[in-house]
Amino acid sequence: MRIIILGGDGYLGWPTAMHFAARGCEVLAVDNYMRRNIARETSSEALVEAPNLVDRAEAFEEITGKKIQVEIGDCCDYRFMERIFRDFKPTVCIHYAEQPSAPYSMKGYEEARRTLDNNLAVTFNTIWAVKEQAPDCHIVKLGTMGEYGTPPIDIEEGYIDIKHNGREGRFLFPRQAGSLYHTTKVLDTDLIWFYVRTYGLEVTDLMQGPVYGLSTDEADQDDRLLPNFHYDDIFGTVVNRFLVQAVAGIPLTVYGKGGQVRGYLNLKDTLQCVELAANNPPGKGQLRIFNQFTETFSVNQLAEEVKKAGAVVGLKVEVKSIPNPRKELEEHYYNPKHSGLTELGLKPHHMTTEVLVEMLKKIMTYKDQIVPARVLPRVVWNK
Ligand code: USQ
Repeated sequence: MRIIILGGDGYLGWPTAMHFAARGCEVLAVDNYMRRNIARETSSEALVEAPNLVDRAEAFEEITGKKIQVEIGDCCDYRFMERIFRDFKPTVCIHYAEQPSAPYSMKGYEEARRTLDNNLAVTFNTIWAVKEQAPDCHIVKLGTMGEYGTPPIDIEEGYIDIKHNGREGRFLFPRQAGSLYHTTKVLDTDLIWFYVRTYGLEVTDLMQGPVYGLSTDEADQDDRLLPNFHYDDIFGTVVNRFLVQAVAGIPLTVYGKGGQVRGYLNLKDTLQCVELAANNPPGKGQLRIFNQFTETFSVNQLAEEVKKAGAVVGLKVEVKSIPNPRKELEEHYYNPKHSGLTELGLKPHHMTTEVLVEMLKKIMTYKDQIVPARVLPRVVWNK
């Protein structure tokens, strides 16, 4: 496979680039450092400072002997996209190049505008670059479980059959996102669905839940290869945040009642899922949608799991509910289907105490670098 990874410097993009390169694929990682810039602007830098993408790729080659090509550029610039798709001729395009933070997208007008402009422009340019320069390329797009929100009915995998006034049809499952960021992913799906129907593109859209973890086969070889591990309120996902809070002695920040349920997955399983998707294209003119997570937890359950793991390494972990900065249901029904990737062969890495303990041990080696001011929520949905 010749794989182009848009957003190749990100929390998921960099481990994905290493994963495919280690397995003998030709990989081109593309990034414009948007996340690094936002992290600097909002004082939300990752726990471990990562080398820039060029240096990361060099370190990876030195350690593994495998190559990752790099292009630094903006996927919102169509001329740039045209050139890299024409020259690289990808057979698979993994599209992660989006502003991924819900809190950032809710900070104010400029942040909302930047999220909307970037996310839709990159999806639009990806569609056109594939159509014009690499028409047989399979697009693997990262969506989010947050597109569906928390509806009071079971969540299907992408589509729902609806009977209405004696007739029936198949439609995209209704979407009702809880942040502007999540809403841009809904708009992405609509854009892609339109162009799949019109131009016969081949797309897999992965509705992924919050990811946790900092270990992958490749990253474990050298700390220069670690993923960007965020614990701040902007980019940090809840499990990663709770583990850092446990190490720093900060009470775990449960938002509101803590009954919010989401579908979670280990970073290692993101890599498995993306590989399974890439290896099993859906066929021309198809938009295939998978719900990408392995197990569901409420925030309260996560806090308990982290507390239990903390006790194993001698940490006395406190849990404290704080006012919810978001607008979301804190107690709700949640039953999303997720059999598609399992049927393709996904073997989940579950969130065991052992897995959390290993993460805690790694974070403890970087304890001095934790900045407590980055932990409490700094963005409120509706001030
Ligand atoms: N939460 C807390 N305390 C915290 C942080 C979060 O209670 O300190 C709660 C949130 O209110 C939410 C849940 O934990 O109910 C998950 O929050 P999160 O920050 O881990 O996840 P979210 O903001 O939804 O976004 C993350 C990624 C995003 C991805 C999404 C998948 O940043 O890129 O799309 O997970 S999903 O949540 O399924 O939409």
